[in-house]
Amino acid sequence: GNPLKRAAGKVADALQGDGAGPPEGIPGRPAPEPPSVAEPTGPREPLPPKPDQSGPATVSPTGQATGADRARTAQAGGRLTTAQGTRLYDTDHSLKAGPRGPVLLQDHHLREKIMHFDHERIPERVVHARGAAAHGVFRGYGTAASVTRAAFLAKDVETPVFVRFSTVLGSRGSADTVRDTRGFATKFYTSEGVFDLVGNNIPVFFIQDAIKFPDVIHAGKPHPDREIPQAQSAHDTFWDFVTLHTEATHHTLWNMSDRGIPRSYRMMEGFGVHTFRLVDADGSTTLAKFHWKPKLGVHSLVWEEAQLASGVDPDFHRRDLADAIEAGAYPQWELGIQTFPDTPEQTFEGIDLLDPTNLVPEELAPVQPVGLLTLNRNPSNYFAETEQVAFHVGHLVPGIDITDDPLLAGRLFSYLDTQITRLGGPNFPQLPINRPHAPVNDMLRDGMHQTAVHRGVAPYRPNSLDGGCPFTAGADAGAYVETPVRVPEATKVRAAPESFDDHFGQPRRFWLSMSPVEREHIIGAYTFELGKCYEQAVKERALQVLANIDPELCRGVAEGLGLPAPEPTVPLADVAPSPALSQVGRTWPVDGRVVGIVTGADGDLDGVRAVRETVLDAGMVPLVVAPTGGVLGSGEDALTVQRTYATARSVEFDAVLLAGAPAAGGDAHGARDAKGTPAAVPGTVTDPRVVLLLSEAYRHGKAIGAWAGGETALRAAGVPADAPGVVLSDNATAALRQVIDLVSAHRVWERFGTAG
Ligand code: HDE
Repeated sequence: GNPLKRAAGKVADALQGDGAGPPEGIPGRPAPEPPSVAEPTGPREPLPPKPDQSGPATVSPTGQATGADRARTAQAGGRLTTAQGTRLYDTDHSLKAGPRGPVLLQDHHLREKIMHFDHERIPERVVHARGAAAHGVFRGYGTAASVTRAAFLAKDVETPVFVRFSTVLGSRGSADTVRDTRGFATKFYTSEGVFDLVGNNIPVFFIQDAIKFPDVIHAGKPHPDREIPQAQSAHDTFWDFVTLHTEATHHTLWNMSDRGIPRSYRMMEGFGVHTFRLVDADGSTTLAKFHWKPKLGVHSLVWEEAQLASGVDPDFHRRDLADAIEAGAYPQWELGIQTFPDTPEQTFEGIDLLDPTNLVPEELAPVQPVGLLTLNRNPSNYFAETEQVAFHVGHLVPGIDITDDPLLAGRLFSYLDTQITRLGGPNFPQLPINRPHAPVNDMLRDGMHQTAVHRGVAPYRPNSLDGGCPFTAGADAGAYVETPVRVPEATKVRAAPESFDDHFGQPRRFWLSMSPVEREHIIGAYTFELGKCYEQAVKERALQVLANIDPELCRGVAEGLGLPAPEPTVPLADVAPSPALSQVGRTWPVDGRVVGIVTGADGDLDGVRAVRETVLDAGMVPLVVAPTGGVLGSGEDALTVQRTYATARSVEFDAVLLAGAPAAGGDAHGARDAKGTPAAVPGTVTDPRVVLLLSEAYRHGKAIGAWAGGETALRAAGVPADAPGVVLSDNATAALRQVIDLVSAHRVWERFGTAG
């Protein structure tokens, strides 16, 4: 059968909420019969070890595996034990002097259980605290072989990976869909050691020098007095900073664009941001920027959707990623590189490649695909994997080297440093998720949480006592050898080069590259964010920044704020647009897109069934929405309800279809009333929840289809039947086909007032 169809079917099953039969012992339902024996079930088999947990062991200098089996033994045996492996007969009652008497201090199980619980939390990441991750595989195309010797990029080499996506500003428990930059960090467990590509979904950064990182983050995080607002840039300190540091203008503009509110982690680009230096087998060097290109295209939420999702489903992105992978709809990205000659100036077409607030338009330097990433396995344990994974820009492999980007320099210190606090000592590379899959033979010893049992007496080099081991390797034996880059003679200064001074040219290029609807969204975003600020001076300074990008942008925001639009203080940059930056105007695969099929209790079930099948055939996910949970119809043809009017919300769907009334007496055109108007489905039309769902889907530019009388509900929701992207048909599957075409463009852009 069609694997996508199977995948989408599994998503539908996984998403099935209200209609599902109750699992055993669910709260509020009759509990299963109490067991007649003390041990109600047989001991369960220990969980099988995960492939990555049984990954290569830390190897001692004598070549013996050490300490690597701990992960595997964490859940061995079928019976509950203490941490010391002693079996327990009861874990529900403290040891007491009589059932109503005082709890005894001698209850060592109670003390162990509570003690461990008390220490379950570790500090969250100082930035990028909220994230979701997945395992996968990366396959090299071999196309990068002319510029880098990195083994994992060679043709058909497969490398296991772990990817963590994140928001930047919010705490661990914050909502997924806030306006923010997204992290896109990939750990490649290559045969030459770990390579981490720690990127973002925005190709430029706020600042040009890492020494300002604490400042920009202090400004973006909640105010220190009341600790509000959470996971937001819409507040005075953020805007104070980014308007005083105009180098932040470009990144801020990306944040205020649709890129700040992705539809899904699966539909985001990723960027290494800095320029890296690639080294080939002969030692020749090329400068390069890394790009991740999603197979599903780059798509975003609209702002109202993002806000609604924060409340309706704060785990929107996390759930989307896990559901897709569970269903077998594996998200994929191509890794690409833009390459530039490694000249002493380190510029390309006048663009300073060491300035991380710059991007190089793809029209000037095309992104060349070098490999394919497929995410195909969800983590088994959030804490052990997603929380404890430790990325570091300094985890490099032969063939990939750094440049003198001053933002990168600070990062090379920061990541290792922060992980000492977060993961409680220097031995976090031994955690299963962080372990290289290449053999490790280091001379690092002891420290908190040391789990390797190293052998030998001479962890120093050279030595004569451990047989001189371990030995070093040359570049020919796979060692990482730094590129001998010439450092020009210079005087120590705390200063930036003049070439870092243009803060408005690149933002102007971004603005000019946007379609009208994207510009409208940007103006809306600035107006919202600045409208949340209290300081007049901050708003006025922000308008000045916008005036220096573009007068139309500035006027739009000024009008929304009720303030005068200032004149630019710099000449407007003469830059050509880069069409590749716009998200609008192309069509994309619809894999995994969600179609809500809304029906009344007495709707056209044959139509619903047919539509559901066609949605599955297209590799999309159908969710049947009905007034109550349970099943519709009976017998073999019964349809499971996945969402009720109470649990469905528009944000979950990429398109909505409204079922009409069932066909009467074989009339393919559905039932009609006395006047010949298609009959409305009782209940659907007037239910305020359906009305809300439809009006939101309409406002958010989603395709809406209705068949055989379903349109009467559209009328009630104020959706004009002749509006763009509203499909009416007598035939259910015909309506659906048109809807699928509309979804491939992501949204019905014409609905936003400005043409797309
Ligand atoms: Fe990070 N960043 N960063 N960053 N960053 C961290 O490392 C830092 C920057 C990025 O999923 C921290 O382990 C400095 C740019 C991602 O675990 C910390 C500077 C880019 C993640 C840190 C930057 C990133 C982090 C916090 C300015 C895109 C999440 C916890 C020079 C290219 C990784 C941790 C994950 C996390 C420092 C700027 C991406 C504090 C000093 C630019 C995706 O070390």
